[in-house]
This record gives sequence, structure tokens and C-alpha cells, in this order.
Amino acid sequence: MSKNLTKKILVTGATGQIGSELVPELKKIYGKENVVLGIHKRKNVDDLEDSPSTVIDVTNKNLIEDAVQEFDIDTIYHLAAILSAAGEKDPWLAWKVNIDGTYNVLEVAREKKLVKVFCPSSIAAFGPDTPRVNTPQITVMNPKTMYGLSKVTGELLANYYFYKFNVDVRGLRYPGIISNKTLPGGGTTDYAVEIFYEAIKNKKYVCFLKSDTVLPMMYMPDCIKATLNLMDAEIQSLRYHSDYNVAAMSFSPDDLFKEILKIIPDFKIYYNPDHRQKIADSWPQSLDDSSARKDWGWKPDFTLSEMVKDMINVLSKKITI
Ligand code: AKB
Repeated sequence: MSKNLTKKILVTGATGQIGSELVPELKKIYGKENVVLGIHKRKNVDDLEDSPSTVIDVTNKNLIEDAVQEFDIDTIYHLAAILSAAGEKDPWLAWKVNIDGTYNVLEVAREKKLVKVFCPSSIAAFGPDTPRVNTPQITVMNPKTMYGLSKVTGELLANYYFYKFNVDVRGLRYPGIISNKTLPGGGTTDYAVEIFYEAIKNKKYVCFLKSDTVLPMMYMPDCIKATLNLMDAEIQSLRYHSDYNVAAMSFSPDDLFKEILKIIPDFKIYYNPDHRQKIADSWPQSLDDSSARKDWGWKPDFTLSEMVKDMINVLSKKITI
């Protein structure tokens, strides 16, 4: 169980929102030939050109085993998942992908004696009985969505594999992640990405959450930093494994709107809350991440206003109106 042994990495969900930005960073650190993209369905993605890739359905353990064997993998970043809103539409699929998929990855890690595994959790692991402000590292969970339930199960299972089988598995409770490369899909925090595209393209956005719904969020560069720093941390310093709270910023749609307005003064927002409001209302508003700060030096770089400036700057160049 040593960080120095990571030589060949498999990333499941490699072309998703987080995967598409984590993969280039991993390639910089480990070399492009040493990062294998596990993709569910083949797509035309720039990153596929210079890295090995393989089709992986995480519900099929044989495919994970074959990939580990073929590419001599020693570390897996397991990012493939069905998010909260999509999971409520098809809870059966969410169970299969999130629970069976994580179990399969952990089993392969145990059998093949992998060096390390990253299995992310989410703020969705908490529920309406959880203290919502400054949510502690250890507290009541009781999530009400299938996604949340699968994330708590994943945390518990991963911790079990650590203590029972010595599998070095680590994970973060990701807040809503804001990014400008690949769109998220099927999440409750997706509004915080969509809003930028609509503000730049159409100068108006209809938000599916209420104006005062505060949720924890994080800009992608901080998400990548947190992921890599946790995976790089000395194992002796970790008091937790698959379930670290990490925080960067908390805001409501109205807070975000006001910040965008400073740069796009004719932007308008309208509110039409839908089924995702109930999910958001069951999640924390802010997290206590003092354990992550103490154990492996976590500290975010981006504030709300810095994130908004950067998002608008990058997307304005990318979006042709
Ligand atoms: C979602 O909204 O489902 C995700 C998450 C918070 O895990 N972005």
C-alpha cells in the first residue's frame, strides 16, 4: 500500500464531467501511455487519440478484470456513476451501476492486489436528518435518494475493504462540481453549470431550483486538486478513507445570479422548481471539512467570484453565439 507504486491507471467514466478533466492531469503526472480511459460507449473525444482506451461497463466484473489484466493496471479511479436526478428516474439502473459497479471495482482491486482505488462519494450521502449547516464529518446520514443510498453503501463498502482486505481505497464527498469542459448529466447541482451557457448564449435562464436553495459547490480545478492530493497523501495521516468531507463554497441560485450579473448586466433569471427541489432540500448547505484540512492539507483555491469570472471568461471564448 504505497503511493509510489502507482504506474498504470484505469479511469472508469473517463469521458464524464470529472473524468474528462482528471484524465489530462493524470496523463501529465504518469505519462499518457499509462492512463487507460474506461469508457462506457465509444465517443469521439480528443483525449482518446493519444491514450489507450477500453470499453467498460462497470456492472460487468469480467470487463474490469480484463482491462486490469490487459493493461497491467495497478490503480483505478472509479468515476462511473448515475447521478441523483437520473437515479430517481431509473433507481434500478442507479443501483446496478453505483452499487454493483463499485462492488465489482473493489473486488477486482482485492483479487488483483491493486495499489490504490479512488471511489468518490457525494454530499448526496447525507439526508434530511443530517445537520444542514457545517455538516460534520461523522453524523446521521439517512439519504432519501437511490444515488445517496448508493453513495453511503459505497463509502461503507470501501471502508470495509480497507480494514478487512487492506485495499487502499480513498474517496471524497464531492459537492456540486462546476466545470467548463464537459457538461454534467442527471445531477441536482447541474443548474450551476447550465446557467453559464444560458447567460452567455441567451442572457436568460430558467432555474429548476428555488432562488434561496443553498448547496455546497466546488470549481473543477479544486475538485481535481482534492482528488489528486487525497490519492497522494501518506496513508498514515488518513483518519478516514472513502468518505472525506471537502468544501470550497456554498451559494444559492440567487447568489450565483447576482455574481454573473456583475459581468453580464442584462442577464435575467426565472424560477420554475421541479422534482429536483426535493432532492436539494435533503442535502447539506455547507460542510465541515476540517478533517480533510488537517489530515492531508486540503484548501480550496477558488471563491465564488473567482469561479464565476473564470467560467465566463473560458466559456465566452468557447461558445459562438
Ligand atoms: C448531483 O447533483 O447528483 C451530483 C452530486 C452532488 O453528487 N452533482
